Amino acid sequence: MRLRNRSAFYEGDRFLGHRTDRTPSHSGRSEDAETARPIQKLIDGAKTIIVTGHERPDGDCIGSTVALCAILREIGKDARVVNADAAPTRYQFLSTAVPYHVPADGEKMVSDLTIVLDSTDLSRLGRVKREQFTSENLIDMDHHLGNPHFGAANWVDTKACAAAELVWRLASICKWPVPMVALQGMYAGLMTDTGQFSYGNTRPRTLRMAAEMMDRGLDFEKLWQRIYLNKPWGELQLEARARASLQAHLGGRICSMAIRDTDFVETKTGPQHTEDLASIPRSVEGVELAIFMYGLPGGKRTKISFRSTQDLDARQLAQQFNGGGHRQAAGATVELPLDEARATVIAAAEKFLLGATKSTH
Ligand SMILES: [Mn+2]
Repeated sequence: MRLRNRSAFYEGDRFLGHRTDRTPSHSGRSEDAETARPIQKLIDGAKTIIVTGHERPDGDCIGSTVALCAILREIGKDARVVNADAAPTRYQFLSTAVPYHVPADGEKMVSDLTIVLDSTDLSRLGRVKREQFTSENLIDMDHHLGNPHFGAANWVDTKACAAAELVWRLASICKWPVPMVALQGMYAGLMTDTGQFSYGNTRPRTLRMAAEMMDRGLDFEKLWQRIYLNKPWGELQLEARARASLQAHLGGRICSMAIRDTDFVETKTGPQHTEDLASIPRSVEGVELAIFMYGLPGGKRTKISFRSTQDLDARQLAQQFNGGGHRQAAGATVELPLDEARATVIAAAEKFLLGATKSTH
């Protein structure tokens, strides 16, 4: 074994792990080993493993599940990814690299072990229910606030920028080989959940991981192009409609944007094409809280996402609508048509913002 660069061990081309001991900001190593142990034990004892994540998967969900699945297959496990929904087109170069299965309602999924990534709780799996998994044990690996540790083994780190980070740290601790598609998946998870390494959840450790992936030969520019420069025409038409719907509230401190379920139909798009849109209302000068919402198919329910600046806890607001998430990015689904939902949510947001402002003075 030799030291090839300052942050990792290799044996030949085989990545063996981080030299986390020499960098203070990366000091979680001994703690990681302890957290990883019961997870590794369950994985060691399983032959068939299902890796799953939340419905309407985003870049981190696809990236982390595909990466972990590819790594598990590399170490000889019969692993596959299961998700309530297909991967959005821009992530299909990842999902097609491993067995990726969208189960029918009620379909039994047979495995020795199930690993749930990037999901606050099991309701995030959408129409895929616990009873459908035949495995006795679940492993819970997540970075969302409020995760109740629902697994037989749990790795919940709300300081991790992405679920993909936890997969990387697990692979490092377990000294598992990381194939290229897993590197691509993990990098995609880091890049998308940190807003291309710009949100506050981007930490020195995040950039060290990304640097490590570049060291290993990851073509990060090609990956970025595949994910961000690969939009179908309909997605830009949808974006134009979304921008046309922008409204300011509370003297510009709140900005909202809304897409109708019929907008999806008319632009031949779907909710999977909205991942980048939530950042639009937040980009407006003076906005403290950005609200993006869209009508779900059928027009009776509305998906809401909140984006806040540093000092406002968007998750608290999302919880008023039985939602959850992070401080700066949270969401909920409400059982109201779009127009009613918009009025209700904006009224609550105005009240919330005024209350939050008062309490800090
Ligand atoms: Mn995530």
